[in-house]
Amino acid sequence: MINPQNIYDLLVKNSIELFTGVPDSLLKDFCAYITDNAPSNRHIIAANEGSAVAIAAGHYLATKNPALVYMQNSGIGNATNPLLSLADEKVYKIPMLLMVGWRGEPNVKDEPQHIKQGEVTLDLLAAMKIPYEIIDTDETVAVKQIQQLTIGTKTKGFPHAAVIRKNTFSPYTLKSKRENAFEMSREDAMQVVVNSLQKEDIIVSTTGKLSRELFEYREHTGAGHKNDFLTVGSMGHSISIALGIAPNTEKNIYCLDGDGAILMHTGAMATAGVSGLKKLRHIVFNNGAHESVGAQPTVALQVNLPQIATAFGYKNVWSVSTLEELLKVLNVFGSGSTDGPSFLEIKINTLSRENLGRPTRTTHENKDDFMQNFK
Ligand SMILES: Cc1ncc(C[n+]2csc(CCOP(=O)(O)OP(=O)(O)O)c2C)c(N)n1
Repeated sequence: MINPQNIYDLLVKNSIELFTGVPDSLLKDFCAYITDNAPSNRHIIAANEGSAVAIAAGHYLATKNPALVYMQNSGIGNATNPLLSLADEKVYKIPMLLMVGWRGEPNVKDEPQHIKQGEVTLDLLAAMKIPYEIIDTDETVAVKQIQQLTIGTKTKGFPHAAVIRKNTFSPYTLKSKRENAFEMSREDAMQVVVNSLQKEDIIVSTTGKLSRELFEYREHTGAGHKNDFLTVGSMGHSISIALGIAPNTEKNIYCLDGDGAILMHTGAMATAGVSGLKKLRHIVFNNGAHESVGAQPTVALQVNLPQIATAFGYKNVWSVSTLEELLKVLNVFGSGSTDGPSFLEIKINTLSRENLGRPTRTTHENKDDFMQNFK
């Protein structure tokens, strides 16, 4: 295994001093090390992976030094446009080192949303003509590989990639975990919301632990899963999925979202806000963190999400941070007495259960069950 500190030091020694990206569970230990140890103006957790590539480009333009861009391989999609139309050698030719967590590596057990992405990760890099190395778990070899990639991106002048397999980095526990004092956990708040719904209400839930907690709660209550669409991949797109469903049904549509997810594709909130869809209800569980992949911070508790929602045209906007306030708002929110689109921010803490499971129904079963609602 590789000690995150040694790779961090190696990069800094090679003048790679800006770190940007979107956290990933496979890169959790490396991301946590950077979060704790890089000077705060040298580490930017980006809204999405494309934004991280653009930040790295800006850094190079101003410093002549490449930056490190870290991402889960599911972020390659978000990053592709600026990689090909900004950093590529046929456009501005901008060096940077990508560090890509390889979820869904063939023959390594993983969740359905990672399978295809894992199968095509190396092909995607090859198609983009981005030289890459699969980083060895032997640290001496890994250091040489990363050194080579660093030299490569600097001399050739365009992006190179380090592909990181599961269990490559040795454990590092985030020390600067941004605890907050909000009384509810995501799971508590989600259960309160679900308890307030009518039996036929539809849920589209976001990527990460929220969907897993929802799945377990439905098992626990025996309510079944047919009203829930779990957005297991496609981070940031739950509200758009809800937007596609809502005009086709009389039922209430609840999008249960995460703060990292809405920041990733905030533009979709504008489309939702002005949609005029009265039964669309967007609830953001805001813990100011990417809790599902290691609790690295987001900026969502430093910005005013309700003001954004109001400016984007949502008709009813609330923000709550206690159970008492939540129960009060849900009385109105769920009663049908307010015309939406409606928006509710629930400020929550970053606690979650160690023993949280994964959905036991397949994605195809989830889809088939869910589509029964619209017969
Ligand atoms: C495009 C993309 N980038 C990164 C990830 C990895 N990922 C999965 S869940 C998650 C965090 C989501 O954060 P948030 O929406 O705030 O929800 P929380 O986990 O805090 O409940 C991340 C970064 C992903 N699935 N897709």
